[in-house]
Amino acid sequence: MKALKQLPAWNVLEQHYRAMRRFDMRDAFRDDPRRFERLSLRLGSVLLDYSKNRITPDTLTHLMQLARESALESQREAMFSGAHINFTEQRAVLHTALRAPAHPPLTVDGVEIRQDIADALAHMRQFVDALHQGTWRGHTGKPIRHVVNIGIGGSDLGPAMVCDALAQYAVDSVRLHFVSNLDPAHLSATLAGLDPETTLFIIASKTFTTLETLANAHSAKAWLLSALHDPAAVSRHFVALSTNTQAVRAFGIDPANMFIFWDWVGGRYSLWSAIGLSIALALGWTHFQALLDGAHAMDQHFRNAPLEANLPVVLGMLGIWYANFWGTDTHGIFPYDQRLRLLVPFLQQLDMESNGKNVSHANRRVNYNTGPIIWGAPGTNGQHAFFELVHQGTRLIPTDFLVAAINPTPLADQHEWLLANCLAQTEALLKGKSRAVVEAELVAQGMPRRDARALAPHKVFPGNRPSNTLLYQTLDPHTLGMLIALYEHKVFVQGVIWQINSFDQWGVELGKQLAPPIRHALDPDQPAGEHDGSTLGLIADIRQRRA
Ligand code: G6Q
Repeated sequence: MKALKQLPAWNVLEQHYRAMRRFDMRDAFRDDPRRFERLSLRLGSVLLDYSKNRITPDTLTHLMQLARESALESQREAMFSGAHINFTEQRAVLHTALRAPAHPPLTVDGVEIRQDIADALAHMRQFVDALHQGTWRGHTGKPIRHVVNIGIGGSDLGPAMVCDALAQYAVDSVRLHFVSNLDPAHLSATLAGLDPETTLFIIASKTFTTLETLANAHSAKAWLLSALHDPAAVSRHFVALSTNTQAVRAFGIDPANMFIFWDWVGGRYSLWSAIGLSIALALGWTHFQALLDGAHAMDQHFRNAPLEANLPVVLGMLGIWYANFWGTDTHGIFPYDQRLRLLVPFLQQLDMESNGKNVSHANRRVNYNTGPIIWGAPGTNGQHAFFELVHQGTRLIPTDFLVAAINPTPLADQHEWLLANCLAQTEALLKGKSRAVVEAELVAQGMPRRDARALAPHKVFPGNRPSNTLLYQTLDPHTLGMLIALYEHKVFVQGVIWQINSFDQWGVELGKQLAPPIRHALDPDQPAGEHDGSTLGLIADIRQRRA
């Protein structure tokens, strides 16, 4: 494979970009009344409108040519069929298998995995049913009412987001809580008001070596035992989600109460595995299954649809167009759906931990930008906070707006206004407002022309700013599964184009290595050790404050 910038389509796109610099979407909509139909795609209840982008049909042709020259189609097949595409860790990447039907068989590294997946799901389901039906009880015989998921990163963000987004589907009998932060404030605040006799802890950790999770797990165990005074209570109040049986046993959890998954499930892609136990407990098995089915529908589409008609491919290639040709650094995500308030933190991990890389599969530093900075917040809150910069700032910011056509909890006409605001923002970004119009408005309001002329530039909206809109019927488990898988595959597409490994995360290691000696140095009886001047200064200051 040639380096990205040596692919013929890259050169074509560079020339095309030069021709497109003055492109104005407003003209394109005027010249082509069918632009919306041409530049939108549907899958199930999801509509992707990408017509409000700085693109022509030629742009798409060139982008898809780049995708083909990057071997996207064969890479996609390599992922689905279990090749070791995580090439720095020599692992398959098979979160898609977790949500696929049990047939046909799929062999990974000589092992047929479909049956293992079915067995793991059956184990989870058995537990969920037992807990909901009250046959799994706490040590003192009381039914479990509160479940605390202790995990961090990929073992927290996905399940926490899904449980929050689909809260309206939650069963009545148990309430889910999520604790991730090492800061004792997180666990303490969660445990306040919980009754040890009716609380179950899920220790969610693929490796079962993560500092934060083990620290919180030990504190939770101490909290439980200080109330129940019997080590045997642990077996009724702690279960583990992990790949590391030995460490689970060492912590004191019976491996019979451990729900397994495998090294081919990446942390940030793991909500579909045993890591989703909290989701199934919160929503019930049927809804968890619907989430998996929605993701599988998106997988099928991604695997089989032609590139031009493929939602994740189109979203991914649009991101390439902006990041690599227009030089954008960030990508805004604006769900006009309060239930998706945790989507942005989830996508920040999914996208930035996957594609925040600078070395290609040729083991060389890349000479182009890779993953963008993902940011955003739910609408309409963002409109009253940072949208100024999106409309009038100096930077070009590609954006995704997500909104449901139907809200299951309508209050008066609030959902109509929410929808109207979502559409109004993308329209405003597109249309803008010219100086002449602003000036005329000010004069019509009675402002002297001279003053109007001075004020007008401040009130101009340049417009011609891009957005994608993802419109769905309503946020049910199936739709959410589709949306999450859509973004997973978009990230995959971009990783292939950038020739990086989207499935490792070495960038989180250095801080982990440096923390233990600093932890040591905070002890006033120990030498401060070898650190830079700033770190030494901070250590000294902390020691002094605590002396
Ligand atoms: C995700 C990352 C990371 C991981 C956490 C928790 O892709 O690998 O966020 O999920 O560090 O790891 P454990 O599940 O092993 O505790």
